[in-house]
Amino acid sequence: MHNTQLTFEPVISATGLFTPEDSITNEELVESFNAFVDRHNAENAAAIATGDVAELSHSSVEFIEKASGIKARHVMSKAAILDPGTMCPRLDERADDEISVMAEIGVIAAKQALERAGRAPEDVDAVLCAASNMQRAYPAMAIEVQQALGIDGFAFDMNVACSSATFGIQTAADYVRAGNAKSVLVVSPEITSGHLNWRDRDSHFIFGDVATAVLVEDKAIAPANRWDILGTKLKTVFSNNIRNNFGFLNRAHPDSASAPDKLFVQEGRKVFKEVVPMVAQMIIDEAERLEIDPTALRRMWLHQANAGMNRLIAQRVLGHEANADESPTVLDTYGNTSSAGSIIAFHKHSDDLVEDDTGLICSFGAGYSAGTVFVRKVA
Ligand code: CO8
Repeated sequence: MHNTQLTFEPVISATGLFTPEDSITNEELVESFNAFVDRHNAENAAAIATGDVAELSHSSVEFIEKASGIKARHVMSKAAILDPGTMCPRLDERADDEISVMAEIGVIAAKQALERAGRAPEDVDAVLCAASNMQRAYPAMAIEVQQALGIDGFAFDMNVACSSATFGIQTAADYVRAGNAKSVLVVSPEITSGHLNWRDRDSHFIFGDVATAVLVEDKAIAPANRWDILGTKLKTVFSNNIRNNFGFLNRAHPDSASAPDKLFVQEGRKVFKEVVPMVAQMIIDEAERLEIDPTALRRMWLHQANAGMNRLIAQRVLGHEANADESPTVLDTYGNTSSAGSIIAFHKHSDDLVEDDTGLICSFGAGYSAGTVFVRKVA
């Protein structure tokens, strides 16, 4: 690309969101889970009596709401997930000449972002598919999205678990800063239902499906109504407390498909305790570097994993208990949607902000990984 412009400033021009039609309430989820537990305990009564098989316990709606703040989650395959004999999504395998399901929902979110920015696909230079699990190894989902939208440029997939979207935004911003692209789409199709263990009482309630898109562009071509990116910061610290061992090398193991460690597993309490201080400090340090008073942030669009975590992080950063206006939640209706959570919150709760309002998009999750994107409204 030939550029005569000397400085390039990345901004967020628009966002897009795809929400699956179907949603599962806690009541529906717990009813199905408890039916599975009853069936398991009845079928294994003798082995449970001798101590050879562990008796399973019921889940509870009250626990889920109190521990996480989640009341419902959208999913791509409701009936199969709720069927006590199946308890995982059943998405028909598609032919190679059909668009894949991740790309399909990514394209829907991307089209909305492009429309909101008044941007034609021909003007986009790159597509990043940033999500916590890809449905195949290659060709990249990002290239499929690029092709479906008719974008001339380059595209690739990247996975940083729950922080994929903020890592994608910084990557896109860096392409813009370097003059290598003027318009970059970051799509995060999160079909988390495929890697959640719906039979695990400790985590069966956590995740939901969704797709988001963020259009990162050079200020020179961006719409008047946009968000200036004041600064981005990424951090990773290795931890085994959130893990998923599914991978290509597992094919050597005959039980890989059903082994619980080949799905999402976590030490939720440890994650909670270790990640809250790490992220709060990271936000405060980055605000200081950018000469932003963290207590004066107009709004924080935090990663949507747990209402209690967000309450604590927001309190440490703002210096007081945040209200729903300062730290909006989408956990109640979407659950944890991995990397898409903070982007859904931003997408749904940012139109009311006015010129010069400063806010923070922040993600955190497996790795550990965390990302901050400080933004300022331009209207
Ligand atoms: N119903 C009733 N009781 C239950 C249930 C249930 N469903 N589950 C557990 N209990 C019981 C336990 O048995 C325990 O009982 P006891 O005290 O008698 O032993 C009691 O409730 C308390 O259990 P916990 O200590 O586990 O409960 P917590 O209060 O810690 O809440 C949470 C559990 C909600 C998981 C909480 O710890 C949490 O949210 N932690 C943070 C999690 C987090 O942020 N994780 C990040 C994951 S996101 C990411 O990066 C992964 C990317 C991949 C995404 C795609 C995945 C599909």
